[in-house]
Amino acid sequence: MESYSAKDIQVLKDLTAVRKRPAMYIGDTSSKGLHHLVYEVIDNSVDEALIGYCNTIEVEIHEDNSITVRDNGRGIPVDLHEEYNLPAVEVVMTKLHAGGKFDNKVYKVSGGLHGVGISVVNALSEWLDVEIRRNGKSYYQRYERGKPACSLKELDTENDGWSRGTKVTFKPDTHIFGNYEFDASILSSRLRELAFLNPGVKLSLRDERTGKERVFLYGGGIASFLEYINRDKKVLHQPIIFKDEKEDVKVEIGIQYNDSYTENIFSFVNNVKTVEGGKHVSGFKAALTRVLNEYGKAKNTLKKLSLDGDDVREGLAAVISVKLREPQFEGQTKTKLGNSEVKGIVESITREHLWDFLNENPRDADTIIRKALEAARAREAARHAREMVRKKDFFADSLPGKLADCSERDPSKRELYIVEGDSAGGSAKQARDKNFQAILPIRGKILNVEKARLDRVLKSNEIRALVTALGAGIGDEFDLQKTRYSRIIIMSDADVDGAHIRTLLLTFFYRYMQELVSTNHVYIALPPLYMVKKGKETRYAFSDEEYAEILKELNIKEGDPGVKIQRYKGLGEMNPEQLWETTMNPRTRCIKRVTLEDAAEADWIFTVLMGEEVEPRKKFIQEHAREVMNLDI
Ligand code: 0RA
Repeated sequence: MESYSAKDIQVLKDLTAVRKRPAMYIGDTSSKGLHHLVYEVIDNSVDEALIGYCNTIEVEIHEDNSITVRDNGRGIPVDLHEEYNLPAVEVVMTKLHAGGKFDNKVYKVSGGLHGVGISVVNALSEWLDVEIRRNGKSYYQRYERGKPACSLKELDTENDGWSRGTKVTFKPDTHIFGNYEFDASILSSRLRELAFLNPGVKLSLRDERTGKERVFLYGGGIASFLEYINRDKKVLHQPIIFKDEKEDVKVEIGIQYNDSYTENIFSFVNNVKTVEGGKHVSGFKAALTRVLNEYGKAKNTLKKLSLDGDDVREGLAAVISVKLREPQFEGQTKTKLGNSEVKGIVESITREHLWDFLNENPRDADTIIRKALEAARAREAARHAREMVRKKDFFADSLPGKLADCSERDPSKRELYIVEGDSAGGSAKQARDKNFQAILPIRGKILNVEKARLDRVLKSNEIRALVTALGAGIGDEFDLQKTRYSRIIIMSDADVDGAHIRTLLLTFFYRYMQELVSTNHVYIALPPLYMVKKGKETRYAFSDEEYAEILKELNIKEGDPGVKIQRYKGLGEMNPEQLWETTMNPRTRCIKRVTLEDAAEADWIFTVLMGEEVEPRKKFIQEHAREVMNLDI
């Protein structure tokens, strides 16, 4: 440590800033931030793939919650960096936003959360090993909490089939991330997405903890993505796929209608999912509405009618991927594209290509126009229904009979528990604090909102009870100010059915009361899975791991005398005191706030679930029940 130069100190200071305020660089230090570290490294590898130097990216989760990302790109440069007098790799790893001279990345992502630089991953790791194969040589360096633990070493070359690229293994620092662990299903979704967006690049995930391996490789790109979205649905025509470039903005779009009534537009900017949409999406929507109207008019299928945006997007599945140099990300979660020039570019590209497709494929064109026409007619019925919502005569002025309301008058203090099933509803009624907690039992599966239009959604008793209880309208008429509760808490069983109903409700809120979610009024209650009683001491476990820990802590085993263990299969198995203690008492309960992203994720999961066939849906829920349950963990 004797002869540090001023430059070295600068470098260290930079990464200290990252460790001091990690959320500024990766969003948060929960599970989301943790997974973000992996995305950051993978993004670097994908950048190599984008410019044609890499076609394989392997990710591995290790037993100790460390992660390896290995690619066959060019390998991080190792030659001396003049300004810092250090090997370039060390600059990349220890200097915030290193790039500068050798930052020849084509589509740098500014703003948003990606593209903060691999040095951020290094700063937030207990240790990080980098191995580089470049020019027939092999190099290695280790860092600890962002600082080099040794200087860059040349290793003996190995003939192991990996001749070129970068391998980064890092262990996220528990001082920063606590005990959050990597979730293979979360990483899988992102790798799958990247595989769709970067056709021909093979991305794989191996989970050492379970021995499972998954490989994602799609030759079809956007077309494969579309096929995946529509895989359990009945599609109405061949996919419409086009790709073009204007003013340095690359646009790739896939469109295919299915026989459902909902729209599913998935949009990306430089491979980052834009959950909140933005200018690329508005350009696309404008073009779609305009072209379909123009085509319908030209062929005289529309007569005097005109189609509006909602009509032409009913049953629409679309993927929009744009790539540009300096994206501006806006919005609550920084997932909304703000560059206004992009709207016109996407709009004109979509107009040209869609117009051509319709003229070259008149049968498909006819199917699409007729689908939109049918939507326009149904829109009348829906408008009628909305009208009734506004007039309030549809939802009788009285509150639903099933609702057990609370006495508090101030909405900011009132809570609504939505409870699955009448019997659990009964327990919750006994358990609650009547002053501020209301209970609304929801029976069975509420209407499948994916398939239904608003007019039909409003015919569902369960949904009407929910809308009336909340008192703030629905859809376009939703008015947050009128909401009768400040916390809406979804309480369902910790099993597959419970996960399903939770996903349904979240999807419903996401689609019809989005503001309720974006302003953080929706929560998920997490009832415990086990009760462990030893003498006078009662403990609750919310996961199998926690259960094992408690047994260890209390130094007991299942079946020990004087030990009572209960495994809760449903809410109904808890007595009111237990339910109050674990799930309802604000001082001791475990509830989770739902973010807009969580709800969007539920919507996405739901989209994949839906379709006429029940089997794939069941299978999916079984595979993903944990994921759905652990939203936001
Ligand atoms: C800086 C410059 C170049 C490549 C990379 C970094 C790079 C970083 C990572 C991280 C994971 N895999 C990576 N692959 C490459 C440009 C290299 C050149 O010009 O030769």
